[in-house]
Amino acid sequence: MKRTPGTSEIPVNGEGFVRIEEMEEGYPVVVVDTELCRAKIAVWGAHLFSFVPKGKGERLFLSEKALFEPGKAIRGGIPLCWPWFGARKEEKGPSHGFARNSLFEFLGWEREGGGTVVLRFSLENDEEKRRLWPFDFRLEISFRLGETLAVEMKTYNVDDVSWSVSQALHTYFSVDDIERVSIEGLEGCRYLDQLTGETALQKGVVRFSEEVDRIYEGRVSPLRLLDGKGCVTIESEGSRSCVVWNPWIEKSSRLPDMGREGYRRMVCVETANVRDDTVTLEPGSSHTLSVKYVWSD
Ligand code: TA6
Repeated sequence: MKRTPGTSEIPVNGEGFVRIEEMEEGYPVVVVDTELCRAKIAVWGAHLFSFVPKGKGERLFLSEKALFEPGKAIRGGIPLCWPWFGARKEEKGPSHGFARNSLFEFLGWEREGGGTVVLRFSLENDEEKRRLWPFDFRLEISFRLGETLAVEMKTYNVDDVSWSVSQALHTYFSVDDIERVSIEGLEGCRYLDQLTGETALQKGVVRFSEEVDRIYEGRVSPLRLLDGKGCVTIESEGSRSCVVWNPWIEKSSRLPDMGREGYRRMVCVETANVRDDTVTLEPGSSHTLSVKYVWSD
């Protein structure tokens, strides 16, 4: 990653840095390196695509074929699905909304006690986006980067009419082998199987031996995602729906930026507000969707 001249390098009290680099022309990335962790966040989409606690391995999956291009979502890390989740039924617009394809504003960062750094990004409407979604909004994203990772997505209705959003933190977790993965905490939950359109109740822990694309309903926190090398606890607030996805072989072959074997090393567990959990905001109100990931291995 080349450093553009005049890149703002901001020492973090001598223990590392937060700096803006340009991966390509017009593609700024915020690089964080402290005594607690390293991380990279593309300003396009406010998209965290790497998080490495010091002395540990990469915690997020990133496809070897991921694209880093303005206006295109990165295949991996934490894409932001907003202001709608999934495909738009009756209107035009990109799958999972426009936030992940938009250039955010990097508002800056601050250091908290103990070495954690907090980075903040924002997005507001403009003429192009308004053609897709004609409401005045402010979307603020913050990342709390230390030994653990926390993400907060705060939506403000700054319009004089109410509107609704469906949203998700579409997190791609790195796993050693999908067939050794299990998810605890969803036992007995009702879910919509997006592959069949059927609803069912989760029997036991979630395991993977084929494509899985499910929307679980209800307050599902904390969850535990386990694989052969460790466990990550997923603690969410402001969410009563969770999406679990692995594309498996056939779907992966239809995703040009997924790579053939990528599905074996990833699983998406997405903290969301979707379907009956869609959020309606009155003028002047706001909603916060937040999640904290704690790894142990
Ligand atoms: O979160 C699951 C899902 O909605 C799947 O149906 C699949 O489409 C996935 O998101 C990835 O979507 P994307 O638009 O990023 O390829």
